[in-house]
Amino acid sequence: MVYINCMRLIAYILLITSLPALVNAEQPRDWQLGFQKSASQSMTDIVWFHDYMLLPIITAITAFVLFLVIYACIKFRASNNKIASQTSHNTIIEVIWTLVPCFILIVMAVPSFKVLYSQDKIPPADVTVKAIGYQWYWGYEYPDENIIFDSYMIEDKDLKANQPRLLSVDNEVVVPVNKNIKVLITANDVLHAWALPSFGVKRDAVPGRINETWFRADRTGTFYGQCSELCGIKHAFMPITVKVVTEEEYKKWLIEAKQKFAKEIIEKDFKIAKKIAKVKDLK
Ligand SMILES: [Cu+2]
Repeated sequence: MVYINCMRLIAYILLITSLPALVNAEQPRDWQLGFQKSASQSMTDIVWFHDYMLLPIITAITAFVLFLVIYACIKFRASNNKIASQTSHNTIIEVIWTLVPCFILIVMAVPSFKVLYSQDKIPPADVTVKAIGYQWYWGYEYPDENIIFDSYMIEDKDLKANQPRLLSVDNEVVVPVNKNIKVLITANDVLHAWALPSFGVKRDAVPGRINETWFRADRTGTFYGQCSELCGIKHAFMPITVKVVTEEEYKKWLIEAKQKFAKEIIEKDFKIAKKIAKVKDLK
């Protein structure tokens, strides 16, 4: 009977812990535990590091410390130790409790740096997207394609059936699958942060400065993120939606987008820049 109950308990724990993985999609879910399902190598590495490196180490340390606390409470309780022990130093134990944590940190640091550097080193980009944070929406530019548009959250009353609340936007960023996407991130007014959990991407958007990051989506779909730097009263209402499509679909979208979101002022900008340069030369 005890055996059956034990097996039931184990099955229940397995079900509960595997549920998040089953229901995870490209957006957060109710009662979700752990990360969203990864859609890039970067995020796969992060999830691996968390699930198979950090979590086991944290669990082992927590269990060990709990054991020590319970053991000390029972063994050295007042009723059993009328005269308190005067022991205050033990060289071997002190050396061990200094060296073991150092060793654990070194073991964690090696894969951690590997993941960090793989994110930091930006490979040659196939597509470049510039994300600009505004209070409170995102503006996007495809500098190589002369495309510029704003991306606003869709209000609750305007949501369509399959659009998630607080995450859907009117104009999504569209990128091709299995291509290196470089994202230039900046802001116009205050600090924002461009974050997309499924790609393992999060970078601060700082006014007057351009940060860079990259991702390579390994499957198609619609992926959701949010501004991740407290930026004002509507911080929670400037979501990020990235649609990953096939190469053909991307080319089709580019043709449409170049008309719909054409950046017209570029010629004028050049003329003004030339004039400014001339005035400066005269001086
Ligand atoms: Cu923001």
